[in-house]
Amino acid sequence: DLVSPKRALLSVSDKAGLIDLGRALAAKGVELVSTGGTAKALRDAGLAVRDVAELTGFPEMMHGRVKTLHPMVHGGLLALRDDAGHLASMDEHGIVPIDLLVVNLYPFEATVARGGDYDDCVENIDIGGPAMLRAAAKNHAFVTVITDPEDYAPLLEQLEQGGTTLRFRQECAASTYARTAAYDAAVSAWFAQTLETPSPRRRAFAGTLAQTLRYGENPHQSAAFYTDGSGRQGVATAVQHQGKELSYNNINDTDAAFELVAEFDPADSAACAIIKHANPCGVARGATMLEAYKAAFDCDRTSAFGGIVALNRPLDAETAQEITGIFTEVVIAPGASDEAKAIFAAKKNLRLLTTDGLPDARSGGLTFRQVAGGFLVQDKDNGFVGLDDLKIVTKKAPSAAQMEDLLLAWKIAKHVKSNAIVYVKDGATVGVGAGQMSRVDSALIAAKKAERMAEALGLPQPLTIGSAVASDAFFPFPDGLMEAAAAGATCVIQPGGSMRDAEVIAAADEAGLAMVFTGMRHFRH
Ligand code: 93A
Repeated sequence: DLVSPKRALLSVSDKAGLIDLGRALAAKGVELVSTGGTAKALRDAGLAVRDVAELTGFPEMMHGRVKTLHPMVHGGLLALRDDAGHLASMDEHGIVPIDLLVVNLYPFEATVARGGDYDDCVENIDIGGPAMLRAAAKNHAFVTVITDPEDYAPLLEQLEQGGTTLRFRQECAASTYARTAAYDAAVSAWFAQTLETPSPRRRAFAGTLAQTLRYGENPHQSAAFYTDGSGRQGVATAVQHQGKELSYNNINDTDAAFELVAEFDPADSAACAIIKHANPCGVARGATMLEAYKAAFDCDRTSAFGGIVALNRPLDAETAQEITGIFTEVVIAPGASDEAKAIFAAKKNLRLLTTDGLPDARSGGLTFRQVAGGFLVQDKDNGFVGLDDLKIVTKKAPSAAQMEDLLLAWKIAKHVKSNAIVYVKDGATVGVGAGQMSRVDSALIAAKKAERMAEALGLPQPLTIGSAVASDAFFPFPDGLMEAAAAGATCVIQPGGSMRDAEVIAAADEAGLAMVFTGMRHFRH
């Protein structure tokens, strides 16, 4: 079942590796047929090439929109070489077989990522390329199809062995359909975002393999990282400066950390988040990044060990120095100074990732979750409440300083697994209760951790005394609220909307708390 190609059609946007491939094929006596730009590149390198226009008898037209969409091309790709009828059709119409197809597509995803305008993006939707790729992949019994320059070397190895094996052609076909599916998914995602009301019904989702991971959440699970072509700033676009490869859990946690700090406008203040198991164990704002990091670290020094640190401003030297004080897995920031990089260089196991900017916390998009037999798709939680959205429901109103802490606690609660209870004081978390099945337990655990931290830091009392507390969903009963009050919280932010709101408000009044309702819930599971 070895196929040794006689004729290859090359049509590539990414010209990397093209000349070497063309040379190697020509040396094996393969006839090269190409579209405009690809043919020119090959010719410029001194290779003999036939224009696809010569094959089709039609010039490339409409600014290249129609160049390979022709039976001479598609017949040559799709004809079954062992079917008398197909062979007769080829004969009748002068169709010649094409047994090797090398195509990579117009850079649609890159055009979106660099902020190309509407017309630019539309023009970069490749039509002829995917059509050829899908045709050749269908006819993998006879045709070899290559779409990734990374596969040029394996192809040449196969040809060295006398031709491509069926297994190789099947693998190439599988990669090809993954590529065309991801390509169309990127187009539909772009449309969904471009239209004013993005709807999960109007888009497909698929990704492009970016990295094969050593393993998944656990060592017995294999795993990979796919990018969605959106170009959204974050772990997918980050440059890694040092340290070993990111693991599945690292990527997950780094994403959680960076999305959290992206909630804080770097023009207002420095902000730092430390993440463990996808939950923050410390988040703080500060006049400087060092101040923010130290305050975040002091929330829960125990959990911060081996954590992931995200910053909303570039990493500076003094913060870098402070971070090296304990073992940290990953640091991600929108940039890093040379001095900071030099300090990290001594820490071989620490990974430093930098991006060109923060992800837009208010942008739309979808999130996915796999369930047995399907996917759950929803809008990303980009909900936001400001001062004007808050309703004071208690006799006591929060002071301006308390309001700031309440809004900070609320922002953070959105990034904590439900049930989420977050205590904040003076711009920093002082207790985080995450992922409990009961809200009371989340309140209790956060307070308990604050007590332990106070002991460790030698403080006279836990930092929850006099704190602001946020709850990601309403208190169904007064009990959770009372636990927070017992921990020393003096003001509360929560969605409201419980059947027993009146009871909960009365309890807050009795305890002398100030409470505000957001009217918005931030479940995160
Ligand atoms: O505009 S297209 O959708 N129409 C076509 O008929 C067609 N055929 C190949 N784009 C088409 N292509 C694409 O052109 C290929 O997928 C490849 O990305 C690109 C190569 O063009 P050139 O050889 O002119 O650089």
